[in-house]
Amino acid sequence: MATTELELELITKALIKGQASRVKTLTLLAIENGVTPQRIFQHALLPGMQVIGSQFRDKAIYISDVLIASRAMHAGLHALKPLLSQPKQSSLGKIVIGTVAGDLHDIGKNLIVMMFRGAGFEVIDLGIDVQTEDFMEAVIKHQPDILALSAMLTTTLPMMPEAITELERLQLRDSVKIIIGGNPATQEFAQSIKADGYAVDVFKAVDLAVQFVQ
Ligand code: B12
Repeated sequence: MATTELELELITKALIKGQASRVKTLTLLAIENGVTPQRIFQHALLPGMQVIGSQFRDKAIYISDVLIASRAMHAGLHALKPLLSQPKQSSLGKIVIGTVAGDLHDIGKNLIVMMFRGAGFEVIDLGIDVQTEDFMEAVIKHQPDILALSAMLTTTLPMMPEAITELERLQLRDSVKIIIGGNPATQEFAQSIKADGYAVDVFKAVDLAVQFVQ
């Protein structure tokens, strides 16, 4: 096996075992050896999280194991952060982002934040479990070009149309583009709630955001 592939596999294995500091060390080592952050994310960290996701779905592991693996994932992402979010000279535009109310998942959202920043956007990250009124307040306060909503649970998906309805009620809908994403979201769902865009992953999310400010 080629050295790089072996390095990536070791990161994946450490993530699955929930070894946060090992994931961090191995990620930093891979960066030092010239492996691109995109490759580390796509071929080491993400596959690890996918294994955890299916093991959890198959009831082979507990929620506590998922949480431990999530910490390891964050440790890897943290090591990639300086490379993914090097600020550009001038801002491409402003984005307000958050995970909707009732939803605590933030790994995907945090990654999107890093990539948006790396692409040159100013990002206001409202965090997780963000109530609709807090999204509205942020739109009024920061006047972003884009409002990005993340949801990972089928049960929290309805918070997205709620935010859009509220923007309409406040006559703010035309002032901001809305991008949605997360596990249960789809292109069809985005269209049905009249969001401006949907992206399946971080790379498509950046393309979409850039498209909206050009
Ligand atoms: C990690 C994890 C957790 C962790 C979260 C830790 C954290 N800090 O985020 C913890 C342990 C807390 C957790 C809890 C729960 N979880 Co959970 N979790 C996961 C898991 C395994 C991985 C998610 C992840 O981080 N993936 C890696 C990242 C990089 O990918 P991502 O999040 O999908 O993000 C990408 C895209 O979706 C997209 N994206 C994401 N957001 C956005 C936003 C925008 C604007 C755009 C454009 C794109 C975009 O881009 C990202 C990068 O490419 C998934 C399974 C899975 N494979 O998805 C289950 C999963 C999401 N959880 C699930 C469930 C059921 C739960 C619980 C209800 C379990 C329980 N019984 O308590 C709780 C709910 C807690 C709550 N109220 O939120 C289900 C959801 C099922 C559903 N459709 O509703 C899943 C799918 C597992 C399963 N197969 O059953 N979970």
